[in-house]
Amino acid sequence: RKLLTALAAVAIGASVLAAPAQAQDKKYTIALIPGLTTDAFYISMRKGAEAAAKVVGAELVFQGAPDFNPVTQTPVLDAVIARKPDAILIAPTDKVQLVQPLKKAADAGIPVITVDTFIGTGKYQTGAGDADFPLSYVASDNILGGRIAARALAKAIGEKGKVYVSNVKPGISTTDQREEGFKDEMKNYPNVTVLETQFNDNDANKAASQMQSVFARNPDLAGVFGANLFSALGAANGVQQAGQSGKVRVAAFDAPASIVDNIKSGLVDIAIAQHPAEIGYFGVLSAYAHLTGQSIPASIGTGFTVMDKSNVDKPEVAAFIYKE
Ligand code: T6T
Repeated sequence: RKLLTALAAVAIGASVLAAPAQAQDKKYTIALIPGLTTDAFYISMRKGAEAAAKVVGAELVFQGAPDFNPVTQTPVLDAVIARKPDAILIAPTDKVQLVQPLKKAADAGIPVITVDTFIGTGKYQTGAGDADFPLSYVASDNILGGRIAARALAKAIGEKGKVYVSNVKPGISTTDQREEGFKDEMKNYPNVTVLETQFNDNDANKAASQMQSVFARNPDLAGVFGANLFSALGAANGVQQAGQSGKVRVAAFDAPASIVDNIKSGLVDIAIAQHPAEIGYFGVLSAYAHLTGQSIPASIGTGFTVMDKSNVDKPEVAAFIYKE
């Protein structure tokens, strides 16, 4: 009889213990809205987000626009809000233009976390301004990334000569900060001249033809910093088309397989690989933590892996090549 009583007590204990777990068994739906859908950076982010969703038993909805543009991203956001997900993770395509559309989500009671890019100043939950309402910002340190690019490019060109930044368009938090960090760091190299930035609208072909015009005007051009995947790809192609491979040096932000091929061929000197899967993973975990009553940090920083010819074949480095 004693044994039976003991077993019953254990069983009761177990069911008491199981009760809170059952209460948390609600299946949350977490939406991830990328900057654009067909970008290896966001495809890798999605994989990390899906991995985390699996761990916490949430459903991940991935819905985005075909180009990196607030005009096409806003209706996607509106459609996602109408589906009433439990949380929204988004890479806003403009610091200012996405504020009001995202406010609609917050006003509808949907927690917002921004991943990769931010709105406003990126300082959230401060009680200041009209764009501090997202709960958290999960991203690379883009100013630091720009500094790393400047140091690497300065080294590649022997710390002297003309360089320029190939960038997307003003108003994007990430690429603005990369340019800022790059230019600030280049102040440490008095013999390096930074020419006017060329904006390519996230179009690699445009970036390639801009590279050729900059080179035509500056035949002594020494280097170029491609501030995101498409800028870097275009700049590298432009260097190749101008027959300047290995002469005009290239520092690339982002690490799709094509840029890694360019590193191997000597067209690109370094690539600063972000950790997009980590951004997606911790974005989802943060959303889940918030939904289940935990407090979360207002900002989570993920790291970089700097790739060059000497290390890109090592498995621990190659692991950060973006997935397509
Ligand atoms: O560089 C990434 C991302 O960090 C940036 O915000 C936009 O461009 C990329 O998606 C690369 O194409």
